Amino acid sequence: MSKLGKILKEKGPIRKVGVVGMGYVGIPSAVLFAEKFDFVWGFQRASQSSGYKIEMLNNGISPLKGEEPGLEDLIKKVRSQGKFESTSDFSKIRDLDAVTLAIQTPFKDKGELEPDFGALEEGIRQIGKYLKEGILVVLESTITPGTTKNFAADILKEESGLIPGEDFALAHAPERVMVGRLIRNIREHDRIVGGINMESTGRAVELYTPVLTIGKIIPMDSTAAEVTKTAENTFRDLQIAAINELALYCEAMRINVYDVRTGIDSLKGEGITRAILYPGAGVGGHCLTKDTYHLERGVKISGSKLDYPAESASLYVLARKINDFMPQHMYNLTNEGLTSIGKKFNGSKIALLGWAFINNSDDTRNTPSEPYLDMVEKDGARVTIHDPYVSQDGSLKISQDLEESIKGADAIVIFTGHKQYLNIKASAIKKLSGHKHPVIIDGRNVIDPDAFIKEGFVYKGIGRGDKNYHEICNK
Ligand code: SAJ
Repeated sequence: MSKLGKILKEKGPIRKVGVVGMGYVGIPSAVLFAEKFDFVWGFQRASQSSGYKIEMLNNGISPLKGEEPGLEDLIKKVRSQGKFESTSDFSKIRDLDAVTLAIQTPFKDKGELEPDFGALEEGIRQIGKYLKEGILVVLESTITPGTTKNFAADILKEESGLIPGEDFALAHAPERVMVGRLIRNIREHDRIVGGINMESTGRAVELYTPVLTIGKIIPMDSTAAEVTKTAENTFRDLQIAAINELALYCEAMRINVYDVRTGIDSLKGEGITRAILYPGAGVGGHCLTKDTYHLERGVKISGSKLDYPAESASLYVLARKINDFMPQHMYNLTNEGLTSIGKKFNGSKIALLGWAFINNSDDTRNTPSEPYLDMVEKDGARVTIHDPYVSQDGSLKISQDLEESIKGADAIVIFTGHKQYLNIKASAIKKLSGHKHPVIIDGRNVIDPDAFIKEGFVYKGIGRGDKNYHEICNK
């Protein structure tokens, strides 16, 4: 039996767990562990921006906004059972059997594929400082392939003097949560668990198995786990880029992309799949906008030669560029609409509907609405932003009053498919805008083009080549 095998055997089953990073991933992760193990510490830096979460959690309140079914009840439950506590005292790590880390890994410069590992490194150093023999360390953050067994292992060894894979276990178990379904996703999604060696993988399987309900454990090597996570998002981004490109083609060919989508989607049968998704005003969020670049960087720093068609850019990076073009396309559609009624951005008022990056959520990270806002404001447009779930983002004022936002608007531009926008009435919107021919740009296929065209609107919709060149009705 290996040295680590003996140490873990002596230590016995996992009882006390720590989670570093009380965010969208760490909080549900911690309370689900608390349900199954004896005690869980939820570690959170007492920083200006996030320190407040410690007190909220210890008062049984979720600091996360948006609808998260089951989360707050679970926080209250494990708090009342004395099985969970949040703290900024990282020294408590030394008494634990396992500690996981869920800290965001954004990119500071996508062009150079440079991730900002600052917060992640600080978290790993904190763990290393208090690391003891036999503890299992698991990185849940989305990271560049190779990070666990190189970057993280080196820091932990430097801080603790312990040998990864011999004195302590080290693994990667990527989170696969989506805002709005955090608890359900952790319990039900299959869990990829990748150790730097067999003993590490085995110990991590022990940690995650009790939390899963219908999900299964899928064990593998830590680098394979890092590639699985980044590639599963890269593939989704690629699928979205594929339908976005098809939407642009359909606009040029004056056909309705949704007819084509229905047609393609009808192809069924053994082994036949067409994962055809939905075109839209862009791709936001904290997953798809960066995981492609983690994967690209992983290959780049892997040190081995990549055999790839000469002079060809990565298909995956091209997909990112197509998705990041969509806010520019929304700008172009708005410009065409305004020009057709003799208006320019300069001096026009635009009602921008939807600031969250995803429907019926308050999550605004990397929202595609932002590059659009920058472009139209640079051209002199006055913009009111509306979002039913978001009241502000940094210094931006975001209204929850839809009527107020639309008053006097020359153009109404739908960026997010919030349910509140599904049944906006053409006659009411026109009255509010106060213009004979307001422009309406549908970035999420939420309105009926004919209803608005009949009311005298200038309609433009993503993928709606069958409607975008319509005659303006003089109603
Ligand atoms: N989007 C489209 N068209 C689509 C789907 C999405 O334009 O057909 C846009 C959305 O508007 C949004 C962005 O892409 O701006 C991302 O949407 P998303 O549904 O992928 O949501 P995310 O970013 O929260 O992705 C998460 C990921 N989950 C994890 O990382 C654990 C992703 O892997 C999941 O596939 C996705 O949720 C999901 O399917 O729920």
